Amino acid sequence: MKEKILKVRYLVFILFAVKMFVYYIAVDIPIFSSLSYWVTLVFFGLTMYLYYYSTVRTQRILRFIYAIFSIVLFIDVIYYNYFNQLVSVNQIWQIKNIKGTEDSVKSAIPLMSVVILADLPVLWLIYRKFRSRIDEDASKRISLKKKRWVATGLIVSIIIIALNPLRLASIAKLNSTEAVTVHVKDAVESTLGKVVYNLSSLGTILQNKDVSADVVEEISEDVMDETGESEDTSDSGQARYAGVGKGMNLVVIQVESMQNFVLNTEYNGQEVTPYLNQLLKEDTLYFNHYFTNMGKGNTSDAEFSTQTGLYPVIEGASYDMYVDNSFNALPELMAEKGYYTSAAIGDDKDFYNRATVYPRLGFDQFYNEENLDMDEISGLGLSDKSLFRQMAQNLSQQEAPFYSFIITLTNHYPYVLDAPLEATLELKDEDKDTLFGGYLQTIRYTDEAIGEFVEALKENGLYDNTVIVIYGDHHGLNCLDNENYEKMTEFLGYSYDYDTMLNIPLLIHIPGLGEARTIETVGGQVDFLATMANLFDLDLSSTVTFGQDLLNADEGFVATVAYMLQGSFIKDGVLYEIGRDGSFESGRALDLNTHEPISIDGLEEDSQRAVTVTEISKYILERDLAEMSAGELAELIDTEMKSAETEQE
Ligand code: GP9
Ligand code: MN
Repeated sequence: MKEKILKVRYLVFILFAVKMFVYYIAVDIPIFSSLSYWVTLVFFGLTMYLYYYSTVRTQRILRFIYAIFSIVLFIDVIYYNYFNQLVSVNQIWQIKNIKGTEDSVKSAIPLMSVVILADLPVLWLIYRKFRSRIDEDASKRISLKKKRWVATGLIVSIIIIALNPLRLASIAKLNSTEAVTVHVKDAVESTLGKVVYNLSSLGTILQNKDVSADVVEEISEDVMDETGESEDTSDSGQARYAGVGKGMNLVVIQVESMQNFVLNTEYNGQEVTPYLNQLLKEDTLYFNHYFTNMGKGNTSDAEFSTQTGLYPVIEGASYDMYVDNSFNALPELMAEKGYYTSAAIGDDKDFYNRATVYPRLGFDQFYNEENLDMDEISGLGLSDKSLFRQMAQNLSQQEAPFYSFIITLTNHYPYVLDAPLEATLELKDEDKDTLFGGYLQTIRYTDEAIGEFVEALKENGLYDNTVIVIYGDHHGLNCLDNENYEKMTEFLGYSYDYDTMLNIPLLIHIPGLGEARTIETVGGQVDFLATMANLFDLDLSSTVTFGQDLLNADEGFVATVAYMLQGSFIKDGVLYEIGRDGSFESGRALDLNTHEPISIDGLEEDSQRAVTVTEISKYILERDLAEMSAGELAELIDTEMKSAETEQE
């Protein structure tokens, strides 16, 4: 019997080793080149040792912890498969927002995640069979003292790795990938961390992230240059397109899941977006290197960044986290110019907290499920065609000038058009019943809906005096999904990667402009506010923004918040993704034009820049400072850096 117990112990250990092996493969951490896997095994071995000599009560607690740990790993794998990130405590609290993504999650449950839970029933059977023997056998043959040493050693080392008080690079690396400590660290950070964060100076935060003071200084100079200074950014001294929208209405359409690749392309002999392609030919400024910089809040973060010019955060949806903050967001700035403002989405008004957030951003009116006629439903809510029909009508009755922000919904995962909506794009047989095929069909539907909307504006006389801006909130086809990857790679003719996935279009259509231009400068949603400020002559003198006016920018740069970890960015010609362990060296770069991998040499400063802007943005949000002037922000950065220097001495 005793031997059997011994064998069973090996079996338990092997099961764990296999489980962790699968886990590390599933979350893309190379087990042989990183210590994480082995450290996790050592942790487990020590815990088994403790388990064996523990009291029945402690054993019960350890079993419970193990079950929870396994469930966390399970969620990790599913989450990683969809978001390229491990799950954090904050996200667990945001389950209420999962409506939009639940199908996405379901479809993402990969086989591997099931393997992660497979050892639990086996362990349960083993426990049932040997329970009485083990209980007896755990006859406490080692001294209480020894046991305490091992236990204390184990707990202390987990905490030390998780918190890394000496900030050793090797531990930081281990820490960001090791399965136990990554979650301990997250749990500590999202509870205690908030307190510590709020007590730290910006300088200390940036120093802890190993950002060099020079990079920070440059950014503070840039902030001074950009905010509200668009008048003298062009060569001639006069900003291009300055004030061309002045007095005109503004309609901004945020299109659900619209990626840039759908424009100007043919599928199976048909244009995917015939209407938008037409629009591109006349009076339109088209940004073909525009990217999403959303954080954890998906659609809502795309909205947030667009309206505020700030970077969202990865910890949660800004619409939840910073709902009590003050902003000088686009609606408010337009209102200062005498505009009447409204937002519209054919969904529940409280989804993403919109009913609370919109008035705070300055929207006078909010059209949603309650005051729209929900006469045609598809997927998550009102069909785009019906929404646009109603909005064309509503706008014709609104006081002018107006700013209207319309968010579409039909082109949402899982890309199915519910009757009576009709698909007009003919799919190839092999693409029927695939996400790729469905996506092209629903984007075609939305393209038609936008077309009908613009026609309606022409009919009701609003068109000539309305600037129409169209952009995508985020990707629709996740490149981490095998089928998407294969279909898209075949369709594009090059490897489908983040450079294409995160690329969303931005179209600024100005009737009477007399010009159609494609602008190649890299930009992100964070640049939207400054760009509109130039067009509509808005006053940004008390608005912090991390974006720039893309119509006058010489160089483009956007840091990404979700999918690629902090320190990743896109600039003209290049996408850089920082390593999964957070180190610059293990990162990779892609050429935006050839889509081929290129050397990361010379990109480190930009990576630090990405860390700095997203970190300063978070700091502004955490402390509710978004209503500062550029000068005040630059001064704040300066003093905070200096105080961190003196703290260090
Ligand atoms: C819900 C919609 C969906 O109103 O905006 O959001 P998503 O799932 O794309 O974040
Ligand atoms: Mn969305």
